[in-house]
Amino acid sequence: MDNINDVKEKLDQLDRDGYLLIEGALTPDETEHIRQRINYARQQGWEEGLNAVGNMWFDTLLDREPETYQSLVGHPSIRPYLEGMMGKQCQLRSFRAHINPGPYLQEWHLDFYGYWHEKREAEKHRYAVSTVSFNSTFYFQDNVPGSGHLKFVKGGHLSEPEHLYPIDRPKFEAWCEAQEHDILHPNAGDCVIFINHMPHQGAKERDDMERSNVVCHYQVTPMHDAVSYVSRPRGYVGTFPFVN
Ligand SMILES: O=C(O)CCC(=O)C(=O)O
Repeated sequence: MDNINDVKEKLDQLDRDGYLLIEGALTPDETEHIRQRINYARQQGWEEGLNAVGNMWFDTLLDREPETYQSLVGHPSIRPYLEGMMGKQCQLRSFRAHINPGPYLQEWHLDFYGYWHEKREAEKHRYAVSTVSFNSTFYFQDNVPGSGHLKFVKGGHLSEPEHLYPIDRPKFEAWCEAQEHDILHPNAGDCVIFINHMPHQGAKERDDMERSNVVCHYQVTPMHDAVSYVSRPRGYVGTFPFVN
């Protein structure tokens, strides 16, 4: 595992680059166990679907097998960074596993497509705050050069990409393709933490590579469970009166 006494330097690096590669975030035993459970999920047919770019996704694994997957949520190897970034306002938004069974070239995308829009909206209202969201993506195979990678638009978290609102997908993809890139080759057990409004694209470079990952999305939610308050919150779902 990386030295986690360097949280401040790592977060400075995240601010600058938009991502952090945490090598050896999982032990070999954890990695192998979860790799096998993801494959088991596929054998059981638990996937939600397989999309056109070769990504099969699973949204129910945390609920089906918490004994396997819960440990990835705020995993000790990345917790200091998550806490350093968000403190108690860190909220798990979603938990999704992926398998890439065949050829795989992901579309260029942001996970938080609305980031720049929400930021502008918040600026129109005196007390509104805009939020930010992060991925922690755990890899279960070696994505060495020649096998697979994760590519970012270099500095893509710092300024608004073109052709986003409304999205013009061919132009947006061409714009992403034309930018400078940072390319990561995460190995089995590594975790990539990144600011998820950064345009990114995962890929296999070798179609027959086994490839899977688990993505935890975290978002900054200013009101958390432990704030001191005179009344109790009524819950979360359905409690946003101005959401259509
Ligand atoms: O397949 C990959 O490496 C990309 C994963 C991804 O899109 C994500 O972590 O949000």
